[in-house]
Amino acid sequence: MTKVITYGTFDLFHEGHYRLLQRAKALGDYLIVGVTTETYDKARGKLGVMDSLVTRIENVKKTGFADEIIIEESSTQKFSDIKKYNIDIFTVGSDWVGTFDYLSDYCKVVYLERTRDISSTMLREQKRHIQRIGIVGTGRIAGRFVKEAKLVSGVSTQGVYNPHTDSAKRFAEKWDINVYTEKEAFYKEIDVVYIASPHETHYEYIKEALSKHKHVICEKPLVLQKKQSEEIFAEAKEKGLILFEGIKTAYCPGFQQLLGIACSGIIGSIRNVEACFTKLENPENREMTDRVYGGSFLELGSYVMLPVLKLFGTEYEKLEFDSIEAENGLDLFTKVSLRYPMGIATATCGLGVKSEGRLLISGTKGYIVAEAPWWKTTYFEVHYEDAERVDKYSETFLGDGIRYELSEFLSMINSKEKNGFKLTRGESIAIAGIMEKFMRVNGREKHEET
Ligand code: C2G
Repeated sequence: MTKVITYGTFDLFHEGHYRLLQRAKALGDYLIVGVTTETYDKARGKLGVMDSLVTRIENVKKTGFADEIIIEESSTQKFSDIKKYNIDIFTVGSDWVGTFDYLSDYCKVVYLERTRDISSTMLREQKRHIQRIGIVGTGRIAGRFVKEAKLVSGVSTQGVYNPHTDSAKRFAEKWDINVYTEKEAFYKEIDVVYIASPHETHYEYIKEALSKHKHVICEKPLVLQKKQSEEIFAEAKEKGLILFEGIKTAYCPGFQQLLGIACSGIIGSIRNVEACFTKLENPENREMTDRVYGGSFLELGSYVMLPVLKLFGTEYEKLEFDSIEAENGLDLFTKVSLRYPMGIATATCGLGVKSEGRLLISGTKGYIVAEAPWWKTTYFEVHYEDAERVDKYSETFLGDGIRYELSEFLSMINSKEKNGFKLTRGESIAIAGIMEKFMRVNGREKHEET
């Protein structure tokens, strides 16, 4: 008798799960299915699982393919189950290719092709259905997004669109997703759009996606003009759609905790915010060579403006930029100084100058300090006049952090609240306005005209 084992969360049970179990069963005579516990999913960093363990087990049972159902409680269990149940074949979907090769010393490992299209009636029967994501753009960040999306329950990466067909094909092959060269087909098979194309193309893609009635999650900076930002948010609101700017720091639990502590009164009234983020970039890269849309501030400014806007708001009295420029005019290092009625702030970023990369929040009773990489907040300290008293805070930051923003995006789609508090429409609009001002003082518009 050939014994097969497979594992999964099987949340919001769909055709992908059904087909996987059907083919797993066909691999042998006896199929054991391991269903993950909530605790294990949490430990492996899977977010947003909605169905209870009981419901998920029930759904697997209903297929009739499982001869036995067990629960999976830890990452080491696969190995011991193979021994315990005398397993001949371990199988899982091709979205995990390579991950479980280490088990091949103990049994055969088979990766079954993942189901790329999840579209039929099975979804409509669910109260909350899987959001099929269509990706626009094929850069590094888009790849990281696909990886992270696997760890957010309730979404499925359907495919990618890129006008450069070759890049789109390569990307789709690498990530085991569909490739679309025709926009009509693309929009027909997706529910939400993730935009990770070059900055200057965001506005047109967002408008198009909204016109096709799709929710949009877009990489920062969302757009580079205040008017455009206001226009697209108004359009999304009117259509009841979510338009979401992916500044990952805004959604990560550590940064949320830091804001909570900063605003709790523990450091008194906040009077000064200093945020710095530098990342040395290869001079050949687009960020250092695109004379209109490259440079430090367009690349990193969203991160350093975020704590300032979160803590002091969008109504600044004065805003000034100072930059160190490369020969091609692009800013290698930019410092933004802001004055508010209640305090002052500086936001510093650099692609060509290295600095300490710290977030400092000073108040009338103490200060908070988070060292680099505070934009992936895992640790910060609160200091007081009494130098011996230091409060220390830690939080987890999973993977690349994109899963937090995706999970928030998803819960906004599923809830009635369409204006998220972690990054509000007003804050996104303010960032677009600041980007626009920067482009003006940095002479970018002139280049655009030439
Ligand atoms: N699957 C698939 N096609 C999809 C979605 C999922 O073939 N469109 C497969 C997965 O590859 C997995 C199974 O269905 O083999 C269950 O998927 P999930 O519920 O998403 O569970 P997963 O996180 O993949 O758990 O220990 C857990 C396992 O490692 C996998």
